[in-house]
Amino acid sequence: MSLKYYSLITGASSGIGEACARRLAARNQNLILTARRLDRLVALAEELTQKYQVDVKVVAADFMNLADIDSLMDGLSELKINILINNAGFALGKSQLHEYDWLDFEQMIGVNVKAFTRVAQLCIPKIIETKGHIVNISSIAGIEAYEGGSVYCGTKAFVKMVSKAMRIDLAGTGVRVTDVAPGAVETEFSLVRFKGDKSKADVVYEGFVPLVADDVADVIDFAITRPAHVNIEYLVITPTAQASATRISRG
Ligand code: 8X3
Repeated sequence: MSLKYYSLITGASSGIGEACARRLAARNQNLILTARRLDRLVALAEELTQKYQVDVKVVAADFMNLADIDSLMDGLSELKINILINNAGFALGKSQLHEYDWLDFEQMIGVNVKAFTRVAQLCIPKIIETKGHIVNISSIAGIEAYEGGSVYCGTKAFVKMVSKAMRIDLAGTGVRVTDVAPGAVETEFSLVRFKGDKSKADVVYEGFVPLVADDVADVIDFAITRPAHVNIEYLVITPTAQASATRISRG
């Protein structure tokens, strides 16, 4: 099975996407990795190909540009895809809605909402063909709004709701749909949110043990490796110290 099927992972150059690439390659899944940063994808592909002898294709795509997604999927028309990790997404900025930079909203909506939906729409026919598995990455922010989170929280609530709708639309096709909602995971997430301000990013993870990307990939791997008749629909994953989006016990 593993030799002719591919897993498509968006946002694969770092964080949860990269960790999923490592987990899936270790199970001999061939991969299609996409993100903006081609150099990182190429390095990851070389490493995983050598280590696991899997076929890894890399495609640079800017998900703010929906035409990039259309050409990505055009280029994959000959490949069978049995897993989609619809992971690309980010938060940009954290401030009150009326003070937010509008362009930050545009980018979050562009990637977390529009690109997320377009990738799913173009990929689903291929996943139906293989009776495969779709994993959507939402967030604890999709169930609990928090100060300064407005549109980011909204985009993740969108992912949660569309994921549920996908599950309903695909019932009877044999396709599984899993929505994974992580809490605090120490990745580039906060560095991106705070636009490279490392001191602000570091504060987010201070005084407790946050998740690392592989903790989330591990759970995704679990969901994917259940028998075909078992669908894990929704999982909230937080550090033990985190009991809600804002309630984090810091030592
Ligand atoms: C990432 C988690 O709580 O920082 O989506 O928004 S949070």
